[in-house]
Amino acid sequence: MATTLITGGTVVSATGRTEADVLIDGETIAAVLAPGSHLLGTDLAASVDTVIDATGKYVIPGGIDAHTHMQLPFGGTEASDTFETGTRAAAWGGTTSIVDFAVQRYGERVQDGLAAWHEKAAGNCAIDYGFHQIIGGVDADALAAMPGLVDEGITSFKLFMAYPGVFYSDDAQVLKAMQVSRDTGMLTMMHAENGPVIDVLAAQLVEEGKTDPYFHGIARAWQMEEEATHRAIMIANLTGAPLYVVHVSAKQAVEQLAAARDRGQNVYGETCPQYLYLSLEEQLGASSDEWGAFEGAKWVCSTPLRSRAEGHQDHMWQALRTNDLQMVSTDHCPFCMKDQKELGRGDFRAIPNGIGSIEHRMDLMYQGVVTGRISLERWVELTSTTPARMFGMYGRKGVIQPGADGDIVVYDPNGHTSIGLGKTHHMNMDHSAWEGFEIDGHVDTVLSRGKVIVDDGAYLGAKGDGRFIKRGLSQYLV
Ligand code: DUC
Ligand code: ZN
Ligand code: ZN
Repeated sequence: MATTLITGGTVVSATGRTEADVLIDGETIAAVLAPGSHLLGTDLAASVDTVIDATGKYVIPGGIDAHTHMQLPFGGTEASDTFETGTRAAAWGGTTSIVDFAVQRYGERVQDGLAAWHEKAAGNCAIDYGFHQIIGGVDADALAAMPGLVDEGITSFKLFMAYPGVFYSDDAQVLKAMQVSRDTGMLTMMHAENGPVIDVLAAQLVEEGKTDPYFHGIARAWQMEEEATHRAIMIANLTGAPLYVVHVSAKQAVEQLAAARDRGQNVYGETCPQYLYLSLEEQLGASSDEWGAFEGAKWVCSTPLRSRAEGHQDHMWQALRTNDLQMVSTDHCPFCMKDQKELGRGDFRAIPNGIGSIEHRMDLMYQGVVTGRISLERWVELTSTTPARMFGMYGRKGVIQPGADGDIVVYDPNGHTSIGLGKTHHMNMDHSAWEGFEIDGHVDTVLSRGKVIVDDGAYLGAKGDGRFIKRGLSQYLV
């Protein structure tokens, strides 16, 4: 089995940083050693197959993006990244594991939804992958099938309080699913927006002729995110289910989570790079020769971008620092402008919801270190260690220690990454929501289970390198 030594770097974990060499034997980390160590009299650097010089660089556990939607059927089309293209783009950006969402809809068997996702992913992924299960139709069969998912390594499920007629669960369905969560230890993941109210507001806006993409965010008012977050928290409180609220974008929703945590409730929240950096005002101001005001469709996602004047973005950064929010995932759900987003020209309700960010999450969050918003250790915690712990992968993933998978990123703090105009990324999209972003840092080398898959601007991996991660229960259960 091939051996690799990463020398001279600063190994960063969620709890500290140290100058150390990392020895990888085959797919697994064998040792973390004092720099230049000899092991049993052997000069390691002279005896391993490969030496990676990380002098002046950070050596971090590979990123884990716990919220992605490859090939998701949505809004009359399908998310444009396949498991092949999306996981390759992830690798380019220093992410070595994803947790995607298998889908079950009304009238479908949960087991069939899961099997369909295995089929899409198997043999196609560049990096390791696990699944959460979307329960889009909570009925007696679905409730009966859910506990069996745990044995399959699917230890979390997502419900939607939004999208009536598509994925929506009413409060009674939420209650029943959360009772399963309580009984099994499966983590309930919640899309917390009041869909029925939002749909009425959206219809009224369209009737008034307010059809541009910007009005997507007006219809999806923060009050309806706060209200749904509160409702989810209270039903979780009643049932005793552990709750994880996905893609939090409103500061008032964070306040609901913080208040519940202060009361001792087992609730968690995730935000995404778009809610830290982008705003409703910028979406309103967006215009191009090609698309006019429809340019704003690039940033249509749910939950929506929020007003910068109202201070949501600053509040998200603060909440990440103070642990009112615990994780950053992308909600990677890319759609091209051509043929996909443009389905909603003239009616924002028909724009497929989603932004593609999987390639940029590690860089964008490192930018928070550069600007002093979060510490270096918190960067690793938010993007790798907590996702591993939250979703039952810790030990193998999320940490550089003997016995862990050799999922490692060598990150150059003195490098630079331009997300330029045109296609400077590897996601299967005809645009980027991040065009023009300049990053003070660079993903130099990426190893997935000991194999170098990205190095110095070259992709060295292969389709099918990635394996299914059979996850355990969350470490955050009490
Ligand atoms: N939000 C999105 O932006 N896209 C897919 C589903 C979702 O909840
Ligand atoms: Zn969602
Ligand atoms: Zn999502």
